[in-house]
This record gives sequence, structure tokens and C-alpha cells, in this order.
Amino acid sequence: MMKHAWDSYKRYAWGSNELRPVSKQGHSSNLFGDIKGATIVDALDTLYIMEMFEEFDAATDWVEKSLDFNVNAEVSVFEVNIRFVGGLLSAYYLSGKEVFRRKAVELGEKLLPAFKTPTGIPWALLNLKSGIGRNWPWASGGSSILAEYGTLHLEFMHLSRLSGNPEFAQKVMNIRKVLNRLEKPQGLYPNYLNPNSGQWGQHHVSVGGLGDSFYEYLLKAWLMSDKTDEEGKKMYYDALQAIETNLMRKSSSGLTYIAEWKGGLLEHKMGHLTCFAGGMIALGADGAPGDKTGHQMEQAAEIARTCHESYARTTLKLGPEAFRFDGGVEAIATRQNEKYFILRPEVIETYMYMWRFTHDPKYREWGWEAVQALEQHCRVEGGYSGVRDVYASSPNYDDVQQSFYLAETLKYLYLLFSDDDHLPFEHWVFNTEAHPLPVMRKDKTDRPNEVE
Ligand code: DMJ
Repeated sequence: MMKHAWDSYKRYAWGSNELRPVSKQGHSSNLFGDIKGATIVDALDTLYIMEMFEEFDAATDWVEKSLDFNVNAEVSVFEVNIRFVGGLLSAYYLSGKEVFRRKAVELGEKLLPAFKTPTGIPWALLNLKSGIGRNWPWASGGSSILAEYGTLHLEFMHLSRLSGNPEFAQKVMNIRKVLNRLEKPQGLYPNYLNPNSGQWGQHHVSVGGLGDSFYEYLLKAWLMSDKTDEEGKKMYYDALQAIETNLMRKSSSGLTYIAEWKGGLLEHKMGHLTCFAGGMIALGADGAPGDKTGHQMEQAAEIARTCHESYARTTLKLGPEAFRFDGGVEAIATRQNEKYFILRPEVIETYMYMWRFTHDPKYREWGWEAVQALEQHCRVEGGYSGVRDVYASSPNYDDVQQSFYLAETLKYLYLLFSDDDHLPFEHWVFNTEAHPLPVMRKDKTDRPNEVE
């Protein structure tokens, strides 16, 4: 699958950000401004892990000669960080090639002006040439977004370590300081925060889009620090408790789901993005305070089951973007604009974590069901495409092969069917784009955990 996705990208869209697999041409979303090659950088570590070294060398060569951050264009700080900085860091730690370290630090430095706000909470968008930032015009009263400013921590800690420049770490530690000073409604973190006033915007809370990877990075910051970052640990388990109390619900037939919260009212909807939470909760269960380990493993397993149901209840056996638990339905999308599937990884990611922690064969079976559905409905001659309606009798292609399909979906599938000692969790933490970063051991230097 990786070979087909990569070869098609190489053949029809080499150097573009993404591939249009049906029309067989390049595709660029404005998230990356004029930076090129998102698929190449996002796929580097997957190629390496799958031992596709010839392809990895071609990708490395492109990075050396053509990856250019000197663009006069606005980028999403979050997307560039998780895909480009994260991808380059992993490629560096896996291969030891200096070019990746150099490029990661160069790009990190270009992102620093995003933090020039009265509070130090970064802008969502940044012009890489002028260093001028701003927020999404649709975000509540000029707010920054929790899942965006809260998903820089892992990469920035590594940037400080690899560059010797403490500024990266200081910037992300300051974000925590701002958050810890604020009053949290019911212990929850609203998705919107104004970087000028330091006050929350609308009280919307989500473990899916706009919130998701903030929670993930609290837990992983603690794990990546060799369990020394007690602040990250406390923030994660406190937040999870508030999520359990206020957002987690059971449907009448017994499916556990995580709803969204709007000023105290629940919307009984769960996004595909929210399905990563099964894996996150399983990953954190071992360190849970009190005697909650077993309870959290059960929660994780229940979320995995619910997300599997969201796939099983469709015609194409692929999950919708969002599914609901109201109006007499359970785990089904009811709105036309929530029925699409864009090759997202979160459900497979959760299967991978659950497999590693339980070795229950059902997780591999569910992963295999997803492989078959992807092969049957998303594979086209020119790569893999998302589909517009998972309840339709045949696929209507969206004609985009997302870069995260190569970075995440295929990597997590590969790991689901690999031995546990391939990228073991004691040594590696995956960033939110599935780029593995080594646990920072205090007593070791640069490449602490070369691939075994
Ligand atoms: C990826 O870019 C990352 O996983 C991010 O955290 C959420 N969205 C996509 C995948 O769905």
C-alpha cells in the first residue's frame, strides 16, 4: 500500500504537497503557504521504518536540494510544525542524517515570530518572510485554537535539545503557564483563547477537532521527558477526569462516546478525530493516579469498540467524519456534510495502541477490515483517494491523497502488524502526525534510541 501511494505521488505529483490520485496531478492546500513537498517530508520516517531505503534516499535528496522555507507566504503554524518539523525530526533521529536536523532547526526558527503576542500564546497563521502573524478569521473573537497552540510542545522540546537554543522550550513552557493561571469551567479547557487578553473565547470543548492533540501532548510531554515532567502529567490526568465527568457518555445500547460541550450543553456527536482518544487513554492508563489503570483501559477499549462500530455501520466499511448519538441513531452520521472519509488515521491508531497493550486479536482483525475497505474503495490507479459518502453504494472520490495517509494511516497499520519491539513505547513517543520522537533520557545525547 505504501509503495503504491508513494510511487503514485512520485510519478504524478513529485515536489507538490499532495497528490490528486484520480486526476493524476499535484495538489496544494493553503495550510503550507508556498512550502512544497509535504508528502515527501511526512513520508520520510514511514519509508525508513518500512525499509524502503531506495525511496528514502530519493526523498532525502529532494529535501537536500529542494526543500525551501524562504517563502513569502502565510502558513499554519500547527500544520507546519506537526508535519514538517515533526517529520524532519523523526527522519533525523532514525537515520542520523545531519540535513534533517539542520532543516528542522531552520524551520523552527522561522516559526518563532508566531509567539510575538502579549501573552506568548502563538498566532495560528504566520507569514514566514515578514514574521507577521494573525488568527483564523472564524475563530471566536480573534482567538488562538487549543489544539494548535497546544500541539507544539514535543517538537519544540526537541528543537531546543538539538539546537542548544533554550528559546523553543521556553516558548512552549510559557503556554502552560498562561493556561495554569486561568479558571477552567468544570475543569475543562475551552477550544478558544485570545492571545491578546489571555482570556477564553467561546466555551466550546472538544476532544476532537480544535481540542484533540492538546490533551495528547500533555500526556506525551510527560512520557517523552522520561516521566520527569510532573506538570504535564498532572494537567493530563486532571483534564481526563474532567472529560470523563462532563463529556463521556454511554448510548442506550451501551456504546461509550465522547460528546462535545457548548457552554454547558452537550452535543451528542463524536468526530473521527476524537477516535484517537482510545489510543491516548490506553497509553496513559499505566500511569493513572489512584487505582484507575484498569478503569482507563476499559474506557479505551470501549472507545475503540464505538469507533469500530462507526465503520461497521457504513456501506463502505470506512468511518464517517462525525457520527451521532441522538434522534434514534447510534454511531451513524446523519448530516450529509459529515459522511465523508479522508483517509484519516485515528481509528487505526487506536487499534494499534490497543493491540500493543492487550494483544487481543480483534484489533488486528479490525485493522485488516480497514485494509480491505481501503483497498476496495479508496485505491485507484493513481494512488489512494478519500471518499465523499461512506454510506453510498459505491465510492465518489474526493481526489486527494492526504499526506497524513502516508505519515500516519499506513505507518500505524504497519505497526499494528509488527512485533512490539519495533519502535517500542519505552523509547519512542509519536507526535500527533505519527512521527516518532525519542524519549529524552537525561544521561544520553543526540541519538539515544537508534532503531533497534
Ligand atoms: C493529522 O494531521 C494529525 O493526526 C492531526 O492531529 C489531526 N488531523 C490529521 C489526521 O486526521
